[in-house]
Amino acid sequence: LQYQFPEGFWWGSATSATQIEGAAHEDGKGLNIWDYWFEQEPNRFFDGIGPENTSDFYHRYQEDIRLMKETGHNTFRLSISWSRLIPGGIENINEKAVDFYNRVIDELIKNDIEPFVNLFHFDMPFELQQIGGWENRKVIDAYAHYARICFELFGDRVKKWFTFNEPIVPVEGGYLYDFHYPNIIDFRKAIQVAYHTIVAHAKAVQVFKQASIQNGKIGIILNLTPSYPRSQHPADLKAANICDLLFNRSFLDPAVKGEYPAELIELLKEYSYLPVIENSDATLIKNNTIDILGVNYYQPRRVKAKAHLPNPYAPFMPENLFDNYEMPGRKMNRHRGWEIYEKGIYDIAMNLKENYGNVECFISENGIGVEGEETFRNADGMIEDDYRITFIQEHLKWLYKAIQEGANMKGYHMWTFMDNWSWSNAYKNRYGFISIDLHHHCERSIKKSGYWFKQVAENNGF
Ligand code: BGP
Repeated sequence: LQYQFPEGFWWGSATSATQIEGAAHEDGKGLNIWDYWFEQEPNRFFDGIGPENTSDFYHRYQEDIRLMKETGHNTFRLSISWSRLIPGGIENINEKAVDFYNRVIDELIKNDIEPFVNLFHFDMPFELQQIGGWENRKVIDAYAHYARICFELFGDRVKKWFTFNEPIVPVEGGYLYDFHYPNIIDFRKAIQVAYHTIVAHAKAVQVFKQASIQNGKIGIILNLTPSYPRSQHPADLKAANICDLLFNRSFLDPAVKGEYPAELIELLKEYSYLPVIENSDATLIKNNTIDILGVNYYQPRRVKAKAHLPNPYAPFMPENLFDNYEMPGRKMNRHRGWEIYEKGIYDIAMNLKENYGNVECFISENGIGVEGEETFRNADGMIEDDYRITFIQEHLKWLYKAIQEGANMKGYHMWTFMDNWSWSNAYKNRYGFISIDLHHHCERSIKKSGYWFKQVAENNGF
């Protein structure tokens, strides 16, 4: 083998509750913001397909876990749906949800697949959004309570916990760029929401430590986007640094180092956008850093200095401080419009090694969404997704190099296990190792990449 990974490497994939479970109105589940938004504006969603059915993991988890086994998984990330477990968000536990997650966790363990459990993947209970969601500190307390319940219910068997998936995405989607509920544009609220999310994260870590779960680890999952400047010109370097502060270090530094970068505070001060804080927050954040970091990597950012002054009458946006740079010749996934730059994974890993105490981490998402995969189905009914194999392989090569150079990377999780419902494009772009035939009762079949991944996992390399 040319690329032999360290012993015990985690091979698996990631999912989220809203995107795979379906059964959105079954067995006492409460509404989350996606259920509500879809009810209100079904046409806003791609092809009018909403989160109510999705891939039906709720009913078919046993079959799916068998397929995980067949594709070599030794680990698997799922999320708990807060509004399924605690329908109103604050009290009254739904026993049917407890039963469901118990069955899933037990089935995974029975199949030697370690469950990694995430508490929040974009799915705010609707009742809590009605009081402002993360804008409101009451929601932080409700979240800490929800976290405590999860640790108590499942902590005897689940040993890897994550507080949030990509906490910056609801900030961007809900408060800046109009792709998550409550879809408003308000930089001040965006900053407050981002800040409250970190306070909520730190509270959950604190609760976790009090729960003293044997051999348990807790972390956060961040989508890190290395920010590359157009040139080495000081103005371009400054633009890239601002992006890094706003989109990476705003979550990475408090989570790993227990404090915000001084430069970020200065920047927000300069524009009068500091959030409202409480005195005890700094100590809470300081004392509750993570054990483990999940890194979602899809694409880098490329930036350049601003060419024109921003319109002073338009709402303040991050783009007031830099311009995006469409580098000529960059490789794009044309289906999703995201750049593919494999070396980014190496740059992230080395940055974590050098500047973040080589915190224990793993790639918690990386993948390629492709439209029209059905056309790649061969005569035997298998989708021949060689492009996905190449995509994963090229990223793994850079991950391997980083590990060789001392990066503390423990695993690789693909996005995603089976084709799922996407927040932005429903079932248009497919990401899974397993295909879902929406027209034939969501029939599952393993793609070529799934068989390939099994080999890689079994050989612990390729
Ligand atoms: C990540 C999210 C996932 C998933 C993925 C693919 O940001 O954590 O939930 O959706 O992106 O993105 P999309 O479905 O928008 O193509």
